[in-house]
Amino acid sequence: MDHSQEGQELENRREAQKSGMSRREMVTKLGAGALGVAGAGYGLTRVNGASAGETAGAAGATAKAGVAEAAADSSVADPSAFGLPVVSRVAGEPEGMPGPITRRRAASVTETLTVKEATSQIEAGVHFPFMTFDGQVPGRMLRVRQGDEVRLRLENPTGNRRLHNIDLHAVYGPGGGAEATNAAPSQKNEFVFQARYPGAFVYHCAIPNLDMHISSGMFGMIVVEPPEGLPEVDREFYVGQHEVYTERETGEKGNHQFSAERMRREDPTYVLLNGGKYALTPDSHGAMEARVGETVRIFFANGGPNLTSSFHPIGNVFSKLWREGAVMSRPERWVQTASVPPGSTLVAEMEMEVPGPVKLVDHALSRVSRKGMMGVIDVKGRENPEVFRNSSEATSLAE
Ligand SMILES: [Cu+2]
Repeated sequence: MDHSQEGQELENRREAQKSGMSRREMVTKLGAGALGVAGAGYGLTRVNGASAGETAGAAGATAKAGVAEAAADSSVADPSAFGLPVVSRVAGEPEGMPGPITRRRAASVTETLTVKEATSQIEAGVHFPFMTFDGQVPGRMLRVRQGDEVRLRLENPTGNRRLHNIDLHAVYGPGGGAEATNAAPSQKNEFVFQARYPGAFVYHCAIPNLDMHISSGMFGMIVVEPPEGLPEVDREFYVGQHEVYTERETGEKGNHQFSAERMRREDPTYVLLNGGKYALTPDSHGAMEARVGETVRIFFANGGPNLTSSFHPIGNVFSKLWREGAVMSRPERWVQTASVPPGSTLVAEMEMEVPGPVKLVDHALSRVSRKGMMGVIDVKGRENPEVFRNSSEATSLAE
């Protein structure tokens, strides 16, 4: 067993204990190794050439050596060193969500979300072990109608290392479904809920280390449409902000391990839109695209786990805004910057009056210029000089 596996088993054990699993359940779900029985586990692994179990007194020192070695490992720029599949992209496709609900009646629907643990790049050369719903950040948007009976299934495939579950803020019931969906690697679990109230809601993993799981990518949005649906628009985008806490500095190349210490201080290395630095811009996976004259709806989720977003469209304004995704409220009009707390959402419309980029940012701007939090909507179409025109080039004041 290598170090990462060993640390993982310890953590799974802690998570399982905190999530209230019995000893029998733990053995069933995680194997005997999870409890350190049959000699598997902690004390007997060779660390830096010595067995940690050789003397009791050596255990503490060896554990420290193990931490040092893990840190040294993280300087190796080989992303496969995390022991997870390496994928080229976790950034969710901002138009890759279901369209508006057209059904006139409530229905029974089944939604399956699959947890994927995988290493990907936050920016070029910066590798991070993500945990995701369906391989994307934010997790796949679920879209149902008020009154629907939803069978929500969570799959945790073989090859993943951690326990996971899902808490949906659209659910009346214990933990929003968390305990009901606890799933160890190689397991699936499910529950049924009725979507009683409309709105746009965050969902997230809620295993006891939930801040770590969310900051590793495990959050997304479920939209419960009212029976009459949402106002008609020309185009919709779905994006999500969250923070990543690592043991290295922002932009430092190499493998970035999660840092519990920085998370405790709420001092993120990165603040991201769709899981990558400037992921939805021409410099990375490409900008979103819209046309002059269109009304565009933004579904925005703030996974957090800790920071409130001051969400703002540079070069535009939210012409209608439903704070916290409360779509049954009267929309606020002409809002420049909206506070979106962690674990909440925003639904807003923008009018695309002129061509050019609209930048979606957190107006706590150090998160934009230093930590990666920006996406771009590239608006194409005819100039509209009545609304905006460049009337001169820059010239010298002396002229
Ligand atoms: Cu999880």
